[in-house]
Amino acid sequence: MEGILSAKAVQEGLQTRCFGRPLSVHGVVDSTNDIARELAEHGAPEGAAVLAREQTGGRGRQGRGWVSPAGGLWLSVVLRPSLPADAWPLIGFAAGAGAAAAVEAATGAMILLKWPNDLMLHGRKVGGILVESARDVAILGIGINANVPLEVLPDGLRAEATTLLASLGRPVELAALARTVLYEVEQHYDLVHQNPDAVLEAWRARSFLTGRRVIVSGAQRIDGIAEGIDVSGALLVRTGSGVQPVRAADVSVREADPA
Ligand code: BT5
Repeated sequence: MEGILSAKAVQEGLQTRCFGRPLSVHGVVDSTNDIARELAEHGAPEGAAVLAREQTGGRGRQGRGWVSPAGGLWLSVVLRPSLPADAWPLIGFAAGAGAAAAVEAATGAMILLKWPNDLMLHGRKVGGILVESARDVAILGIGINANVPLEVLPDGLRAEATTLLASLGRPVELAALARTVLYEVEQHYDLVHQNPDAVLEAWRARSFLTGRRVIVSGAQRIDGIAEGIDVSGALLVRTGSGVQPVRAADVSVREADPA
């Protein structure tokens, strides 16, 4: 039963305010974020969600791809945030913290968050978050390598990525995982409106990089010790010349250093 996903199975016992209502479940799609955006353009309410069995054009951030074979949890949710502009970046952090809490609750696997929002299991990426916004709508995309055999991932990814199936040695019940993700992510998203500090605290408690020596590559190369995130969600890196906030960049851990 673990591989079977239906809206009915996910919605049974769903305790959310609005996440997953309505919920549409698809077979093979380009990207669930595209479907959710179309729904939003046609007036779908906050919380409307889309799940797909497989994506052929799954996206990451900044034009990167997201490998999305059958067995994964590929989910998008329509959001209509009533937030000041400077609070919108917190949506991604809330989603990361919520998705991590959900995977942990559903499987017992301990999930950390690598800035900005990679879900990490045993030091490898097991999921990711993509928030795409336009005017007053945000489309929240969540991808989790649930029942994906490791061999299905391309060679280039296998060293850095993992899947719940590979790590736990057994499949997870996808509908239950989807239900828990919808619940936990909604809880954390609601906190962005009510208590943004609590979102940052929940995220910091799972920070994968804090205390590690990192290399930041972007407009500028920075080598230093990660210190966590500030109120805007920027990664703070301590270097010889002080603490630098990092906003958009790729960060890697310096392998030679003890964690
Ligand atoms: C992300 O981007 O991690 C966001 C992923 C969001 C995927 C969801 S699935 C539902 C919704 N619909 C979509 O089309 N997308 C969302 P980013 O931080 O940019 O990471 C992308 C990088 O992760 C790639 O360049 C690869 O290195 C790596 N990657 C790709 N597929 C992966 C996978 N299945 N597991 C682990 N790593 C992967």
